[in-house]
Amino acid sequence: MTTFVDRVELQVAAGNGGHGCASVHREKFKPLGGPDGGNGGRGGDVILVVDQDVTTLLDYHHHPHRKATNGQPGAGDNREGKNGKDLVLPVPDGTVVLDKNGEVLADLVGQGTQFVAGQGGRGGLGNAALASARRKAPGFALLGEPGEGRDIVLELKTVADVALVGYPSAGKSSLISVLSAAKPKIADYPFTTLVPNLGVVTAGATVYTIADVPGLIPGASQGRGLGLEFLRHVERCEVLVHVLDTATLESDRDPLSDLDVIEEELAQYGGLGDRPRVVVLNKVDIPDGKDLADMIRPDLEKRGYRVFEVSAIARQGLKELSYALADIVATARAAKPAQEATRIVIRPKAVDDAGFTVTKEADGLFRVRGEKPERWVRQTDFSNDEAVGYLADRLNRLGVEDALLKAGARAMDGVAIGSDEDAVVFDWEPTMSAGAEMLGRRGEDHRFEAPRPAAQRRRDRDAERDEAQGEYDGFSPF
Ligand SMILES: Nc1nc2c(ncn2[C@@H]2O[C@H](COP(=O)(O)OP(=O)(O)OP(=O)(O)O)[C@@H](O)[C@H]2O)c(=O)[nH]1
Ligand SMILES: [Mg+2]
Repeated sequence: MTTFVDRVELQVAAGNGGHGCASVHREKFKPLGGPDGGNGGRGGDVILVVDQDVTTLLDYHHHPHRKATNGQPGAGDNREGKNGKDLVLPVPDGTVVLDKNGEVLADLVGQGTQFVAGQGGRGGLGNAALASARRKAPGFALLGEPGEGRDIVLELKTVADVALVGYPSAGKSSLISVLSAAKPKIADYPFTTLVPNLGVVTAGATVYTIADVPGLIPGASQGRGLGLEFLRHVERCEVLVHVLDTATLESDRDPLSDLDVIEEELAQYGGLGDRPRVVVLNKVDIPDGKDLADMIRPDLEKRGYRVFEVSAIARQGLKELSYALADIVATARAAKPAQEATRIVIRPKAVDDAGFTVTKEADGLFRVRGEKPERWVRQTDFSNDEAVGYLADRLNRLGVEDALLKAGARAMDGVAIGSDEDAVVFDWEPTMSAGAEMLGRRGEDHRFEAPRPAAQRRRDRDAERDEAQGEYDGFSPF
């Protein structure tokens, strides 16, 4: 028997960006050929894509760690590193992506719908791209950024128009087997169905899908029987069909109280109150069943249910039922707004104007948070003084030093950039950048220096400022 898996925990890791290369062009008789280190390639993304041919999450159950390939490092002679390959993971239609706290990240419905579960790291700029009019020979390159890694949970919620619910052995699987071409297992013991079955029904011009979920018993909401877990598959259905057994041999049961029990369990599960309901009285081929059905029918109708007497075994009343369901489905579809091709939950990032924040923490540590400063730290090779100096310049130009001063930081106070787990902590030297300014800017090689006209100086200054504020997605315009 194939196992059906409808919930898995998955660890995805996007590829790391390749490091940029620091290299100087060499040619006979041209000792200062200029920087020619290429950029690192981008790390591959991890992308979930709905694929109609995939029906379970079983594959991820067996292989829960998935990693996209890394970008290659850049090389001399301006050779760029190759980008990593995206890792495309096919998932069934109706897969919900959650983070480990249970928050929904994406709801993947419809063939081809995609969700980037892990973003590849950007490649680091090589020293050729870092060169500017004022920094002609950088002796460093930027590191590639690590790819995004995270733990996610995938949950499958069957996408069907109609769901059959009821006690074990009420005949749900039998019904789906005669209404559609589905051939589920049918047997006279409870909990024959362990996984949802899906069938396609054609009634006149309407084609709809019907799902049969494992049987429910009183206390299912407390985990009795197979529990309520399978009601997840009912959530997306437009219509609920109560399948009631009119010929049960259990003395303490009858269709009306069965209905109440199932309704109570549905209420416990929650969120299904607005679905139209239909009642099917099954097994009317059995004379006692037929009598009971006739007896309780008025009661059910008084409660507002549309009632169908059927026999799955004798194939009675099926046409009427399937056309009535088609009608309800068609009405529900018409009432629904046209479905967007992709439904992706985008979590907007809170960005304040400065692009970073400085806060003083209880232990006296100053914490800098912000997309850019954190990214710049990741891109820095701390074993290279020039690269560290470049980072200090970038932070300074963004206004981080000013903000630290304003927040009350003093020399040698601890400053952490980034969140707790991956913060870089250092002792603050506020004069650092000022001192560097006097000694000459980093990466400047005075042998390249020619007098610059005022207009050129202004352009260079503007360019450096743009560089400090600009994104490093594209490569340096210099
Ligand atoms: N006489 C009669 N027996 C039926 C009818 N429908 C189903 N049965 C029988 O009832 C038993 C249970 O049928 P299933 O279709 O497996 O019931 P189920 O609701 O899917 O049960 P679970 O999967 O255990 O929840 C089987 O022995 C069927 O043959 C019917 O219309 N008439
Ligand atoms: Mg069944």
